[in-house]
Amino acid sequence: MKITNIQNTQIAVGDPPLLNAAGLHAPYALRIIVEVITDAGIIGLSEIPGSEKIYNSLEKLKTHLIGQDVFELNAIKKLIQEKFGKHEDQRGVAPWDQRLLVHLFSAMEVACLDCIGKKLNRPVVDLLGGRSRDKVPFAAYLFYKYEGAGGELGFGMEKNTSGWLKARQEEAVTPEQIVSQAKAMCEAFGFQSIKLKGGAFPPDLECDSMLALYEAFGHEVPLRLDPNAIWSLETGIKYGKKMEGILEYYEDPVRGQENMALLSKEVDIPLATNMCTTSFNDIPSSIQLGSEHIILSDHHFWGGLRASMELNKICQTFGRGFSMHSNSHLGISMAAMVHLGAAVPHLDYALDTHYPWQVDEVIKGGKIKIEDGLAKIPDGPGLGVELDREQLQKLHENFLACGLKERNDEIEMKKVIPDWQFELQRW
Ligand code: GKR
Ligand code: MG
Repeated sequence: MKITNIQNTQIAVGDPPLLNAAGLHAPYALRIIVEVITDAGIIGLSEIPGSEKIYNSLEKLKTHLIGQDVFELNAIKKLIQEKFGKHEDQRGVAPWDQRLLVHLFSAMEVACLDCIGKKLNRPVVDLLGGRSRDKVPFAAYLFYKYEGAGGELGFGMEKNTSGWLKARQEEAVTPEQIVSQAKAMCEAFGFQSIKLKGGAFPPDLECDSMLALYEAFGHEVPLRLDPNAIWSLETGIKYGKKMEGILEYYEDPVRGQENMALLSKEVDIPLATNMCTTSFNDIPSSIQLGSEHIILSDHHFWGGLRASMELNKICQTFGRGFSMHSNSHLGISMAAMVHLGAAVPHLDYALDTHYPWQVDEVIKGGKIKIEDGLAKIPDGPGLGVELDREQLQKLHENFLACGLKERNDEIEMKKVIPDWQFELQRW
């Protein structure tokens, strides 16, 4: 089944003003929807984080990939490596990954697997070795937020709503507000685990929020805090000690494998990462140092679904837990995450997802449901989702109108606090 064309569409998806160590979410999160068109009349889909750099590279890649067989994933990967392997490929210091190659691998691999699944009339999970579970657990992902430059709270929603819709429109700064955000989100989606995005406010406040969540939810709902590596080792140890016994895991409290390994010797909480061990090249030093207990994969950043399956095996071999990281995303990424989450044999932790924060959707039939904290593998061959072309057009127009070219949370934050600057270590 040969590729005859590739259609890359840049879209801008409404996003509330969520805070993190790098600043503030802009009113729109950028994504790219990739359609791989084949001579069998089958179209495969994928979704990846958007930026001008990634979009331009995808466009350049087109001519090289036309004529390739979607079953020849190794050849496609080699070709991408040859064409873009010399590109300076750094993860960067932001909470999210900025490497080009992994995004390209992931974009093409997921869309090709979607084509293959549609051709064979099998879901993508079957192409990954079949299901290890039918439903995939996700965690509530809480954020601090306030009305600011990142657009209206509850962007794109009707006012005067209740429940989770209302919580999305409210400020969340104090521990009490974080607890009510958690309650609304858990009630709406039945999440059984809770993660708070930290690194936004002084550690005292964030630690108090975790204590308040523990008080409200007790031990049955595992809790996680993720300051995105903005705390010093001393701070990470000090607050880690206060949260011993209440956290399921402590995600990237400090920057780099060495600091994570040092912290791990002092604090009795499992450590998780999507910042210090982020590629296969990082695995040997991770194992040598013992920098984390749990690796958070992300098929957009590890180079696809099959690469994430390989990582899963490595985690199992070396006694590491495995779960998944997320960024603001829509239903095509969600479907891919669910297929992967259903396939991985080794999974002890609910996956992250920003999905409840996004109101927009690009697949037919509305958003993939999360019930009792679980998402079912979408029905149908391939990823099991279909593109809603009207929505795609609308979100593309958002992109053209909004003027954003890449994610930059610092710029958004400066609109609220002009002298605010990203710092590698703030507290
Ligand atoms: O969306 O603000 C955010 C998060 O901070 C995201 O960018 C991170 O990549 O969710 C992520 C994480 O777990 O570090
Ligand atoms: Mg993280």
